Amino acid sequence: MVAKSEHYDGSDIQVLEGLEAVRKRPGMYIGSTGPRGLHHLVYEVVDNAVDEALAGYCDNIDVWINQDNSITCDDNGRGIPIDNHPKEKIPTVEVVLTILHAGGKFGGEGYKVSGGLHGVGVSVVNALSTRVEVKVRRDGAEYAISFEHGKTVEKLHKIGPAKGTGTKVTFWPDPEVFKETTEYDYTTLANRFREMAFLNKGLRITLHDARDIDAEGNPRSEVFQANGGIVDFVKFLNEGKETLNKPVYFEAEGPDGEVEVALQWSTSYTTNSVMTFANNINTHEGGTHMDGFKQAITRTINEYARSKGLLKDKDPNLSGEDAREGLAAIVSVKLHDPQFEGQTKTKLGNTEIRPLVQTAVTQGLGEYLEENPTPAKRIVSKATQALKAREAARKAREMTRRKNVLDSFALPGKLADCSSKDASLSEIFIVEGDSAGGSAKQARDRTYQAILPLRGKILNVERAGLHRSLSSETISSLITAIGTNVGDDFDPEKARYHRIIIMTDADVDGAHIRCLLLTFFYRYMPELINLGYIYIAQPPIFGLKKKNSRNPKIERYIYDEKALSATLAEYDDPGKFDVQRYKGLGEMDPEQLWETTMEPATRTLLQVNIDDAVEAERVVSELMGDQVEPRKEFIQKHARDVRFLDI
Ligand code: 28F
Repeated sequence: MVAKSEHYDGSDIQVLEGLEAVRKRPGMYIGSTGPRGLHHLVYEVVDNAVDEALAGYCDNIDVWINQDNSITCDDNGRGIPIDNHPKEKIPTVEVVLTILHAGGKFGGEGYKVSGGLHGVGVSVVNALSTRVEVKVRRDGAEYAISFEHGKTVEKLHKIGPAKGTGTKVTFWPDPEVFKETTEYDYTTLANRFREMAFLNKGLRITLHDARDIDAEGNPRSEVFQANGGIVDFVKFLNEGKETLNKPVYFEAEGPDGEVEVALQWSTSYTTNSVMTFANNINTHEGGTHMDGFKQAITRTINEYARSKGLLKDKDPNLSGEDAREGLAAIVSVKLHDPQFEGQTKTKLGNTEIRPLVQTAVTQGLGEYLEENPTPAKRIVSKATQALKAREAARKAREMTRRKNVLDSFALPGKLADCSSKDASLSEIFIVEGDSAGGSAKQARDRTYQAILPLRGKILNVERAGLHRSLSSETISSLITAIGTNVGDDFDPEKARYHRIIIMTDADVDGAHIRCLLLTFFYRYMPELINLGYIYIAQPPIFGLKKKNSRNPKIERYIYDEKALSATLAEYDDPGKFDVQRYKGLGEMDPEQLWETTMEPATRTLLQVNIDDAVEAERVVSELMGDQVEPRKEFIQKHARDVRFLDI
């Protein structure tokens, strides 16, 4: 047993104060103490190993989800230094693990993965874990040091010889901090590691799950490695789609940083499969690199089209939407001092990076189009078709607008609006059909609750493209009611409600409508998802009431199948109860619908978030796109997870 340090000197006080700050307000450091914050701990540790790869010293990282939901991460880098830190007089590894923001490995020359919510340092992981064990392999020996609640409990000591070098960190998230759950989600981690592998060409990351053992006793494991880097990433995004060109790749370097771009068009209609990263962080909210990229794409395609006579002088310019229809692209920038802004700190603010990206894309794409006239013509004709569809849709809208010129900006007839004009207090329920619409209109509190009944299935925008979608009355009424418009005219400030609640029936049709609506929001209003405006209502699926009782009142409402059996077991004489299955919202009377699903005090709403844009992109394309094969594979792969219990 290694002696505990009795005396407290300067660095001890600093350690205690830092850790105290983290434990008091963990949300400040990891965003939340829910599942996202829990997974953030893993990203903090792995980011340090990836930094070591960025610096050129590590090419292999193993991550274990252990049986007890602790996490072990092991890299083959140089190993955190163990010499005494000049200022703190304790081993550098102890400084990195216990002093806030001490992980700043590289001052000027290198790129740290971190920034924004990222890069708070592994000391935050330490503060929010009941225990952390670190093993360092360096100079032919292996050393160990361990911590509890962020405090050193076992000083650094040699445990024996070591082959190779590297750092291994195991941590146990503190259930006192992560009260909601300390259970890791395999897919969440797998998706992030897949992304990291794409963004760091050649780096191998292997994820092992000791909780999932196969018949031969082997733990589930998956290797993520992309020798083609972001070209592989674009191929992954376009898997199963008909593509118009081989992926185009180019890179550039400037005094402020580096940029890498890969892009590939397909026949699909999506225009938001452009993913941007800064120092490996997914900049969901875009920023200066995205702006430079978009402008360069639009200008380059227009210039090329005109130079080849594919766009006549009298033709209007292709819009950004036209040029990006069907485009999947990765824009990855690395910069020394990233400035992250926006709602979720995932918008890049550095203005100096914009011209670097703009020039690189103009040059890179321009050369590609000149040197590859056949795919170039396909790409341009895709864009000109989009332009024509847009023109046609505009004319169609003009026609309808002229027809009822008075209410051209009126809200859709089906909308039962709320009286409040304060969007932050207002909510809109999107319901299926007029019967549900009817009871929702009676049930609601009309001061702040609006109802928009949809007539049956909505168009699958994944296959229809923006302009054909706009000609669908349901879609255009949805857009008008929400008020933000779409595409280049989208403005979240114009949202008329800050809660947009999808309230469809708890049956297969309802699930399909919900999927179509989520596809619509993901494709045309993703920022509303990032802002947390999109919700899914949770109506009850069963009602329990006493057999032939005079009182028709429901004893208990049940919201999912699992809870049914548990509740029936609780009422030890189910024979005395009738179980009523609600097939549609219309079957509940307004009071029941209000009390169970719409009243803020008693309802449960699921907030929709794009936790992993890559995953969302793939699922939406695979499930809703026009390629049958990937959908069949997806359904076969996930069929066991889907349970529509149809009594
Ligand atoms: C499983 C998680 O954390 N790997 C890490 C290194 C390597 C160095 C380092 C880390 C130097 C002065 C701070 C080694 N040799 N995996 C990891 N690998 N940190 S974290 O240095 C820490 C900085 O203060 C390292 C030479 N330079 C840097």
